Amino acid sequence: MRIVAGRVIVSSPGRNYVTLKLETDEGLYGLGDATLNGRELAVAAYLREHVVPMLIGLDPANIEDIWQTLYRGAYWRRGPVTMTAIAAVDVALWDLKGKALGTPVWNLLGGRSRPGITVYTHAHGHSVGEAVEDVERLVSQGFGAVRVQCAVPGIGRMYGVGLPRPSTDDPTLPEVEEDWSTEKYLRFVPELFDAVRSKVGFDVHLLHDAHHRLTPIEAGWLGRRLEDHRLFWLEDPVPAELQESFRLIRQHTTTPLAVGEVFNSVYDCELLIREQLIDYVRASVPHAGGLTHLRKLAALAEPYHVRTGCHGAADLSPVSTAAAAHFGVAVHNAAIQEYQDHPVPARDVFDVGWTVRDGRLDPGDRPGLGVDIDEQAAERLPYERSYLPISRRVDGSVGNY
Ligand code: CS2
Ligand code: MG
Repeated sequence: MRIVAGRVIVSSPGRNYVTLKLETDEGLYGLGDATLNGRELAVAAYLREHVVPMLIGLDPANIEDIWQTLYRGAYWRRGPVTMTAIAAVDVALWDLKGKALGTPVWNLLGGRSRPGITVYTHAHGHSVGEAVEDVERLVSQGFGAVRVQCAVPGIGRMYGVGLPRPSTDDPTLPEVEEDWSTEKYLRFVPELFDAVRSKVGFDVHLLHDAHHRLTPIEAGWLGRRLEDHRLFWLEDPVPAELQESFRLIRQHTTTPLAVGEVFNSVYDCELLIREQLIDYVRASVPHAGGLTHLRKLAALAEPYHVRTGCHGAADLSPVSTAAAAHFGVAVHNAAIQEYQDHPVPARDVFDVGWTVRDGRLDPGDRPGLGVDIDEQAAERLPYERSYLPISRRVDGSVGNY
């Protein structure tokens, strides 16, 4: 079998997705998600202009060799654009291998370690009461793990609760949050979890995403204050470019820590893992070099008691949800998988074989990934430039969104 074409399908069924379709001379094709939220066309160009021409004529069975060729052969290594492009090729090759052998990808990864990977999903509210109600709604739908985000009194617009109103008349320019206040946030979050825990009890895993907004000592304080609520994790307390920052957090709290949805290689978290500074690594199949690299990262993490809790917000396409499902059922130290419903229009573009039921994601038994794309439907929904919001602090300086 030989690769004869690689097509990059950019579409916007409710939000932008970039899908790589690798076609072979035997009529089989594989799919990979190449979506990098806010920088989608950078990856599309990287694939179209630099990667796809290298793939033509190669044997798609040689997944590891193609991965190494794209990683080492680029000379310029790592980074979100490069590793998302490599991931899309990698996942498409795993999809192809499964289809060629008539078996699901999880079977190629060592078979099932569990029937389905536990998922967590997103609850939010513009008030504590709304957030509690949203948690209860999701628990009633069968979710056993829920991330809780809430608007903070005195902060007009913030991550995770929806933007009350556009901050710009031009939807193709970044939204701006104008008034982040760490002081108000730190005063409020303990109250939020006091209320949620007292209402839902301890049979529900609760998670919270600080979204890179704190300093290590602030994160240590918040983690300590939340310890009685036994969070499943406190996510992204601080940016992790300086991995050793987590030593300071660890000294002050036993609240489990998760980080890494922006990681794109094992080198972003090698110290965090080796020093057991985190409990969960959030690196994902589409942004950390695909299944080939993420399974190596998980293998490094296993002896250090670090488990995976892969990123899975709706800006990762249904193709990535499939890859996450195969990874999550096969890999022993895969602990939990983030799951957020994709926009309704995406259901017309992507056909999926995975299911979410009783709080678990099951990849199903279709050969390969078990997903497909309707290219005609995709073409009817062209790309629309969009950005992640910019966060500004109350003093006007740029913060971390
Ligand atoms: C968040 C994401 O799901 C999460 O944990 O951090 O919503 C994140 O903001 C987006 O995926 C970024 O594209
Ligand atoms: Mg996050």
